[in-house]
Amino acid sequence: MKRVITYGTFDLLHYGHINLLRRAKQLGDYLIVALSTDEFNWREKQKKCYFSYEERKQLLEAIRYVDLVIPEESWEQKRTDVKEYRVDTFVMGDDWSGKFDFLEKEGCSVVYLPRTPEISTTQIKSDLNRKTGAEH
Ligand code: C2G
Repeated sequence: MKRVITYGTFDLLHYGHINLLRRAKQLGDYLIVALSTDEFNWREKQKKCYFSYEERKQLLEAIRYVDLVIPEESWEQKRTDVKEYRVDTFVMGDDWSGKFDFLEKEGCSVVYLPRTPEISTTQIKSDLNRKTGAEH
């Protein structure tokens, strides 16, 4: 069984995330998603999520491509995760290109997939602000 892992916040889940998860699953048979906890997001990415970790986890677990969701609590855990979960392939969108090549030393392949253009959580939030602003 080929095991794949990917990491992210996945807040305001959108089709760009789904495109990533679908292609990640196509690289193996079992897809693990390490989901950034609320604390990790705030401490390390200064991201205040709209949905809580539990809500984001519930959304991801409903996606057919996702087999397991685990918490991402630190930048460093990737090295131990790939060993503990016997990961064959580590996948991220190419906005992270080159950042995790060191994981190849842990015996797993590292794949960066093209991001889906034109969609991001930031974009959604600013569009909504503009639209609701326009209504007043
Ligand atoms: N993504 C994508 N296309 C988009 C938006 C996001 O392919 N239009 C991908 C990102 O490249 C990432 C995944 O979807 O691989 C999750 O995106 P985010 O939730 O924004 O993840 P990020 O905040 O980059 O956290 O340790 C790694 C971090 O946890 C990654």
